[in-house]
Amino acid sequence: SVSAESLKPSADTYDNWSPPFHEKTPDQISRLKHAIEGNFLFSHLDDEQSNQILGALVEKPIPAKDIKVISQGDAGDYFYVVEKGSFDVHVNPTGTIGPGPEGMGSKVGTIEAGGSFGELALMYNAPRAATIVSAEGNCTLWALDRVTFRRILMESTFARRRMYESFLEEVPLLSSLTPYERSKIADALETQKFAPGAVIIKEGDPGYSFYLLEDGTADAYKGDTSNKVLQYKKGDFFGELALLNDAPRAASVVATTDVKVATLGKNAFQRLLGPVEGILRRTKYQGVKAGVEEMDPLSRD
Ligand code: 1OR
Repeated sequence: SVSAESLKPSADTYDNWSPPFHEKTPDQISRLKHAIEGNFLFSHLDDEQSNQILGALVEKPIPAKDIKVISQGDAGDYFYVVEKGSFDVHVNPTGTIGPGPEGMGSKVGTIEAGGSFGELALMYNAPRAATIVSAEGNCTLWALDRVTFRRILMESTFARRRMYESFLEEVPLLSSLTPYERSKIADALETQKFAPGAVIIKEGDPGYSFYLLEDGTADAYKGDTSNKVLQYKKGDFFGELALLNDAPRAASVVATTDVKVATLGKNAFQRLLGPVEGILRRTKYQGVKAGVEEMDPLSRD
């Protein structure tokens, strides 16, 4: 189980630790930079942290298909970023790794180039939650040791995941997702703040983001501010229609208090909210203009 204690980096902040530095060729550096470019886990590091991570990563070629990189149940040693190729995720519900391919359990997903895996055991001091096997030949991984992962990535990037996980657990839209799926959303969220009266979304604009209301309240209007169509409270979502339908914003959303929203960009929305697309599409807006009582988008079907 996950205790608050196990989330703390083990050594204090004021010791003499410095991350390992593995010399790299210019070619390796440019491939590595490309591999982590689109990965949210690396987007919140400052320059010093980025350089430390780039220095600490070690290239790990995976020459053939079906090579087991992580075995479910093992202790965690490295976190991996995929530069080239793809890797299958297998989960054996009993957690016992038997002989032969059945022992790996069923395939639950695939991690492509630009993705990463192996963070859970390092974050939570837990056994590996899944088995990871190369899905093709000639793959390239970059490995980050446990201590550097905890000292740098957990201090920055994964602090955000922890902060958002408890909020996302309370969001009704996301309740059918697995904790792992919610953690991927947490990694991709960006916080934005708005003062009372500020326009968060303007009707007619193109849509680039999806919003979860993290704090405060907001109103949706169609036409002008006298035509209030919905009220939002903590845990509600908005901004999904333009992204689902590739259409202009269908309403304006205005903060009615100090507001904090967590936003997902369009790509992350499509990639991470696929499992709840049905719920998003079933959210009906017809006929709500009249009745302010019925305004929780999640309670309608
Ligand atoms: P780890 O350190 O536990 C295995 O080592 C890694 O597989 C794990 O970190 C994750 O990075 C990665 N459930 C658990 N771990 C997963 C999953 C997963 N997918 C990838 N990993 N699920 C698959 C969701 C599509 C949930 C299965 C019930």
